[in-house]
Amino acid sequence: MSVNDVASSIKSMEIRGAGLIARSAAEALKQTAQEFRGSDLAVFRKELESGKKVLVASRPTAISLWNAVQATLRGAQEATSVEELRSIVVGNADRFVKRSSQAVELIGKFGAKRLKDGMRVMTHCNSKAALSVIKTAHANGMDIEVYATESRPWRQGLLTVRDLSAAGVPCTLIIDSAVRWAMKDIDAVFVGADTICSNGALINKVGTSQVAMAASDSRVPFMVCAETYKFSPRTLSGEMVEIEERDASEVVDPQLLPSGVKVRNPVFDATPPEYIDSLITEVGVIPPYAAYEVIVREFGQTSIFEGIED
Ligand code: RUB
Repeated sequence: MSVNDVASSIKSMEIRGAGLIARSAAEALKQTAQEFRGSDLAVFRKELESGKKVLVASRPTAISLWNAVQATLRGAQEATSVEELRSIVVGNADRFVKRSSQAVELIGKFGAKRLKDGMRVMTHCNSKAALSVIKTAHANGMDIEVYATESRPWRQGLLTVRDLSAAGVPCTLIIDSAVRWAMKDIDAVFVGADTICSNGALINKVGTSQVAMAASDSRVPFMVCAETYKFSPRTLSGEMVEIEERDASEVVDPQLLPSGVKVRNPVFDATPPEYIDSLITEVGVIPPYAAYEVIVREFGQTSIFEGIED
């Protein structure tokens, strides 16, 4: 898919979930590189840079998108020919996509060790990384049951129960406001991540922080499944994460509302690190307070300023 097609599919939620968004962005830049027919290196660079801007603007919250385009264009400035630049971008994109898929698999393996036979797990929204844990445990022969939240307004919970049911995992769907009611019967919570901040806070689907608070209240372990490209070097340089707010019509038909009533539709929220037991990453299971070290290790001290314009 072209950059414009990927960006519009991300905006319209046909491509969703921070990992898939990242992989699709890398693939889109790869396609731009493969399809470039000119011989002018500066023009080629400009096309890739404008593709990067279009992709990054398509959804503001998940740092995975930013990290994916940065990783795909890494080393582009040093290329001395169109052919060299093309091969750098194609190689980077392929490596990113491969590493991303392997990370989801590893997170599944590491996270499954935190589950025991007979456990009932809650998950929120639809995270490939969190579902990888549950499906790996199930495939290892564990008897795991899942409570999935509906996740209004887009109802990604339906995707979750479809995916888990197809894998043979018994599922129960609950509405978002039933989380606290259900928590008394839950043994562990596993969710995904759009962004992990340098202080260990989690940015994920709106409602995640309420699930975390309910889990903490009931002493239920709250685990976050996050590939390292979900960690934000930008928060290390002081930036705040922008919480996307989408159109009110996703929540309610405006015609049903009395005039003057406003509707807000924030689609992500922040869960403080004190509510998080562990971050399950492809480089290991770590406490949220180790986020700083992961960022420095993965992205380097200097790269936190890379590509940051203001
Ligand atoms: C999806 C969401 C997911 C994370 C992680 O929100 O919040 O928990 O993106 O997903 P949306 P994954 O549906 O608005 O994109 O583990 O698949 O990367």
